[in-house]
Order: sequence, then structure tokens, then C-alpha cells
Amino acid sequence: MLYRDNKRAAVIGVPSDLGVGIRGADMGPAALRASEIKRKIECLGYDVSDYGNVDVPIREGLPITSTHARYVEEIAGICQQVAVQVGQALRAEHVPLVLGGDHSLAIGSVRGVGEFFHPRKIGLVWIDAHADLNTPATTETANVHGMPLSVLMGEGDPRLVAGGEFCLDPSNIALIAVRTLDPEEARICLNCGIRYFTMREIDERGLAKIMREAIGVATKGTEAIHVSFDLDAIDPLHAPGVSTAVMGGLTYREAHLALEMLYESDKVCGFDLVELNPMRDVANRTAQLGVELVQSMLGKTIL
Ligand SMILES: [Mn+2]
Repeated sequence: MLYRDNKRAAVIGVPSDLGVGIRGADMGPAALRASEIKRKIECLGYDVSDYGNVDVPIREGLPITSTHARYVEEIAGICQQVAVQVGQALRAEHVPLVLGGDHSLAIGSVRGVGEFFHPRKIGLVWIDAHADLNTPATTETANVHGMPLSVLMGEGDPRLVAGGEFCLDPSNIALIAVRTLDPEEARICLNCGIRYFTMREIDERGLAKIMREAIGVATKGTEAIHVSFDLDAIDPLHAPGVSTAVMGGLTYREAHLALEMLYESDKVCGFDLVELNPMRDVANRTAQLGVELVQSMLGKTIL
């Protein structure tokens, strides 16, 4: 953790589900706050500022202006606000904790981190059941939450790709826990130069080895790492409260181990926790798990 010593964190809420076809992820930040995320981070010795929520338009009644990237203009506006807030947090030496909300918000959070460190490079660790590598040309759903990783590599709707300057090289991106891709997206994944670790590889080699390798990828020649954690990376047995659940995911302990090891890398400067969908959750289990994961990301250990 880059700001390990001064132990300050900023919570930034992004109550948007505009990037996903299923409703409910807009309630994610509220469920995480109601699960006492602030107090639980303070228990670790952090000074926590809650920056509140970015402004998100009411979904009902919004016109559909793009049939290949639904609500793209509104999402671009949300991501712009997220980038600004993340930049403010970093300048104040707070670790930005961006709470979603669907995964399209990462276009803003990664941009915010990248702009802060520019011209120095940043690395990105993307933990997700999906690759999020679609573009308006390949998408089967028009859901922008399936596109952010392509946008961050400069491919996709120009309203999303346009933004401040930052240096993110595909060779510094590690995609972990991926297990379902659309056919065109699979082709992008194989050819875009990122390092991907499928669930198959995790099963075979073990997560600890993979995390060491992923941290190597994200730190090579970079100044800092941003971690973007999609709760659907975890098996729906442990994390049912997501919009697009896929069987065969990370176990409870694997999810914690990944973040514990990232914390120990001493390089993480920002964290997204996305895709919590309280409408799909069971007795708030996934929100509570989300809060615990934030604690592991910020240095909580068993002993
Ligand atoms: Mn995702």
C-alpha cells in the first residue's frame, strides 16, 4: 500500500447500474455503507473520509441514444466525476476506495489514478469472472460494464476512450479469475497483450503462485498498482449478490488471499469494489463479504 504509513482512505460511492442490463447494482454503495464499511476500516487504524456519491441520473426515462453502448453519454459523465474524485483523494494522500455500482466506473477510477501518476506508468490488476474486453463492435448486450478493460487500452466508444492522459501498457495488466468470454472477446483477450489467469490456471497452479506472477506483471516498470475487484470473480456460493453470477469462481479464502498479497506488495494505490447487487443478495451476505475484502486490501491479517 503506497500510503501504508499515513493510513488514510477515502470512500467514493458510484450508485450506478447504467452499464448493466439487470437492475440493482446502483444500491451497492448504500449496502456497503449500511454494513459499516467506514467503521470497519477505522478499526484497522485508518482515518476514513467519505466523499459521498458521484451524481448519477435516474435510469427510468433516460433516452437510449446508442444501441451498441447503452447510456454511454451518462456513463462517460459518471466516469469523469469518478476520475476527478480519485485524483482529489490521491492528492490528499488518501487511498481511494471506489464502491460500485457496475464495473463501467473503472474507466473513471483507473483514469484518475493514471492521470495522477502520469507520465509514470501504472499497473492494473483486474479480478473478474468476465474479461470486460468487449467493444461496441463486439458486444452482444450493449452493456458498457462488459467494455471497460478495452476502453482503458484505448479501444471503444470515443466518448469513453477520450479523457486525460495516462500510461497503461497492456503488458502491465493482469486479469484474474476469468471464466466466461464472448467469442469475439476471447479473440481480443488472446491478442491484446494482457496477462490473463483463467480459473483453470488457478485450479492447476494455485492462487498464491498466480498472485506473485500477477503482482510481477503489474509492478514491472510501473509506479503503482490499481486493483479493480468485481465481486462476480468469487463463486456465487459465497457471493450471490451480483448481477451476472458465474459458477466456478474464487473461494472465500482465495478472494482474501489475493487482496492480502496485493496489500503486501506495497504498491497498491487505489481499489474498486464493484458489481454488488443488493437485489440479488441473500441476507446481506455479499455486502458483508465486500466489506471484509476491503479490510484485507487495507492490511487486515488473521494474526
Ligand atoms: Mn467486471
